[in-house]
Amino acid sequence: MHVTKPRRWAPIAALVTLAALGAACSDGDDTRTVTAADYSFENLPREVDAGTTLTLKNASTKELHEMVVIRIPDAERRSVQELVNLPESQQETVFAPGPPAMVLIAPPGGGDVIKAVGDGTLNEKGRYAVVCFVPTGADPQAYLNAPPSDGPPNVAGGPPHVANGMFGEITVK
Ligand SMILES: [Cu+2]
Repeated sequence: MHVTKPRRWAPIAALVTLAALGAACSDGDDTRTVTAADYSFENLPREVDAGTTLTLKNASTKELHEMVVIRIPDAERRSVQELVNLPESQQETVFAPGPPAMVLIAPPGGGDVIKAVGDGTLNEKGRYAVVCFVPTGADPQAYLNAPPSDGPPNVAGGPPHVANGMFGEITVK
């Protein structure tokens, strides 16, 4: 599978370091835990009610994982599998402009979740793509420590985890 890392996520990288400094969270009653594995999202609900909060648990002992959740435009009918395999230029037109609904980052070994974008709550109804863009084999601490920049953290690694099949879809009702 050929997947490129869309440049449109660039602003996220600058937020990651800030979030890492002050990450703290409390989970309410409507929280669903998604498990990140090498390389898939497990326990990802197919549907949730608006107002549901997602959190991320990393089952890996070596890979950092993130859960980038992106609202899919209502007129778009293709599956997330089709969308993540589109050429980069077409992905940019499909996914609505603006930041993702959330970006949660979970270090390997069960560390605390970092809420880089959003608070984990999905309030807007519709379909969402769920994707991990962390480079395969990247050093977790190097990724988290990367200085703010206009682009994704510039750390060594292979293709983004989405290229290994780490993506999914969730519908908010
Ligand atoms: Cu991942």
